[in-house]
Amino acid sequence: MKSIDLKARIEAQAYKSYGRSFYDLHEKEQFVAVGNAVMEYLVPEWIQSKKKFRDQKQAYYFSAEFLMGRALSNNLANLEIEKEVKETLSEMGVDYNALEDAEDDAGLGNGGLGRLAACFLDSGATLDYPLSGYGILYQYGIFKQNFVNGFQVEEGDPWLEYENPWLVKDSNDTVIVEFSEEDKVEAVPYDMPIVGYGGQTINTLRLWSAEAIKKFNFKTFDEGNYIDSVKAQNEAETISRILYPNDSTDEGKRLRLKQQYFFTSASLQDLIRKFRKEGHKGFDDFSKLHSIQLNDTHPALAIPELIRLLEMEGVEFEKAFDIVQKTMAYTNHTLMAEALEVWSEELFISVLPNLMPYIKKINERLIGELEEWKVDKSLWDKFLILQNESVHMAFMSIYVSRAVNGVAAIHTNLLKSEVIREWDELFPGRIVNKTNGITQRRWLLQANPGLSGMITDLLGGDEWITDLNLLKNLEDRHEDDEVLERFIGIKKEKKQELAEYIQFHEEVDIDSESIFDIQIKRLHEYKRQLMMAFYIADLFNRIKEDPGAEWTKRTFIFGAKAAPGYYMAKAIIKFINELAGRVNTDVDTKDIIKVVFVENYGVSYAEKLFPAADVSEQISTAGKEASGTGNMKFMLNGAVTVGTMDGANVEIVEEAGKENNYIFGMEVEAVAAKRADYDPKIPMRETEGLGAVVESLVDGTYQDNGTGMLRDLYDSVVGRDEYFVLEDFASYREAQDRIAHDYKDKKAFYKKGYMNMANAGKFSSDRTIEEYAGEIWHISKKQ
Ligand code: B1H
Repeated sequence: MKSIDLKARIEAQAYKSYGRSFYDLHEKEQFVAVGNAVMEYLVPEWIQSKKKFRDQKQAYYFSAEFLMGRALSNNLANLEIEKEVKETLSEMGVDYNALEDAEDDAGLGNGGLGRLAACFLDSGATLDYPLSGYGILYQYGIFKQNFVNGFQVEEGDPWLEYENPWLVKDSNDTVIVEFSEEDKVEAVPYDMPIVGYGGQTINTLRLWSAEAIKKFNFKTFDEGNYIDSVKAQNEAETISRILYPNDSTDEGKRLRLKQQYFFTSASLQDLIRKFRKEGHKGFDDFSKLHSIQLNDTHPALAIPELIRLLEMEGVEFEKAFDIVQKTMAYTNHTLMAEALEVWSEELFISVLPNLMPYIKKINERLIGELEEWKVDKSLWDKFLILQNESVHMAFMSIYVSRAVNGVAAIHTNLLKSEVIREWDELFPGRIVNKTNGITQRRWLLQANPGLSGMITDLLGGDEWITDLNLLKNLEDRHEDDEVLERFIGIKKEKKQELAEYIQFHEEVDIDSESIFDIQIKRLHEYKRQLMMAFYIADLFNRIKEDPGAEWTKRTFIFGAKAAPGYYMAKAIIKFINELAGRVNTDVDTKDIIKVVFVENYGVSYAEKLFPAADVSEQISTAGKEASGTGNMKFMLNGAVTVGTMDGANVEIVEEAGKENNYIFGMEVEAVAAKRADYDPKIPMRETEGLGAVVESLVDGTYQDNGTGMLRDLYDSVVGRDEYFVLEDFASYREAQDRIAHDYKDKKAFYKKGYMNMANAGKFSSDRTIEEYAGEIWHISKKQ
């Protein structure tokens, strides 16, 4: 793109959108003008991309969440026009960083599950695969988090308040979603371009917005009709109003069920319409041309809905079942019982009366097979979709799909050996593993230009941007002093940048010479943010006893949102904020350790945090974290992991070596064994320092403003300690102390981080997508 051309385009966009000169716009408006100019540039390529995949099999990622974050820098980088655009903008007197910050995050997801969907789309387009996303255009994304007196307070996230340059409405493709005879809405599609690196392929994320059906008749309306029609509009729009802010818990609410049906039905109608428009007679070829990936069970209503739609097209049930089963694949993201979706039959029938008969038919077909294969009746509760007056979404998803996958090796093994063992026996080979991944374009190339530059220099080229395994070639340079010093210098720079950012946003002074030890993820008891807090509290006590000793300087950083209804998670936030207040102001400790809980952690904040980390906290109770993906982002940016043998941590240390990480705690088998006869009071009594820390929750050291939260927190660990915080504390403390010790020899310490970076190749989502494409979707590339 010629820069003259670009400047003119941006200026023209300003006139068109705002009727003012670009130079008189505020930053948000300037961002829109620049975004629109970029769209104008990429649209012709987008149209080409849509054409090139015609007549071949395509894959569709159905997901209730797409945690996209910002798009401007991503699009510029992937179109490879970042440099020119930045130069042009600088000539125009625009501060690029401020412009970038003016873009609201597309926060249409909760955490790892939603961000995974976003990374997958990036990899799909980059690898030139026909992979589209289908989801919901929530008017409000994940809530904004504020801290008031250390408590989390939520605020809405109206991310579409300003014009969004990346979304294009396609009214021609509007469909009607019918919940029941009386309850119907319009689903209006908005398309977002997914630009692959190199710009060869631009795929589409199609997000549905709910609107009332427009049959407003001006001739006949009286006041009653008028009021009713506005009311109907409101009710319809409620469906796509807001993202449910739970991560790993099933809300089981009526509106949530409506959302799920809304976007799956709309997406399937879209596919069927396109299929017929292409001239296909009958549906024999449907599964040969479509693969649908269900991102957890949230879109699993696509199963009965597609059977229903096919029947409406004249396909009989058995045939429809066969087509649907060949089309669908299901990803399981959790072993946690509270996340498994189970709808009460009563609620289900009241929201989706037309769909229930199909669920019944599927269940009856399953019963027929269980009988035929003589499965013992005592085991049927491991299979039945309809039991205890409820609909079991996971069972339906396993039954009616060609493949079921877990998201890390250990997770898949636990699925096969425990959680759904009976299914594995019934359908051997159906359950497979697809270890998660992350896109190096966002998480290294854009987030960490310094490290990217160094890697490109050392490798003599930038092919790693689309082939992350090349990083392995950096491994043998770890003894090279010059390389290591450059690596350390880059980390230092990123730490300084983060320190400034935190000073500005959190008003806490942190020392970039200290260890940056970071835990960023959703707040959940199983992730054990509390264990890290206990370590800090213990360290505080130790420093107080001997303030003059040679303590390693450390900065402990947390970032986490708690689901608004998750009381214990909110108590943990309050505790950590109280702890931070104490540690950061005490004369003996404030120059040695600092604690920061960053407000409103999200994708854009993450892009600043991962590159600045020395230590990555991955400390979940073994067997609880299906995979984790933040762990991979830290690794790629050269941090060491302090972690349990859980989720993808297992594969991370397999790649990078145990000697380069800090592994501690009980493994899955030990956790299971311990559960039988666990008394948290024993480790509390026997672990040095621990008793005092736990007691400090209730002895007046910290305030909870009369809420009783800290007492409840105390009871949760001393009483049951379901997540074995106290049991694992001793080995965690030992690992943490070792980190402080090792950091004294910086070169030796950073060598470990460097080795992690060099061995991160496996964790590119490009590798994951190649596996899905080859082994589940059976789709091929086209340049
Ligand atoms: C993951 C969820 C999840 N697992 C229910 N399950 C939700 C469940 O709104 N809901 O009802 C939302 C999210 N999210 C995460 O998926 C796992 O905990 C991570 O370990 C994993 O890395 C990630 C991606 O696979």
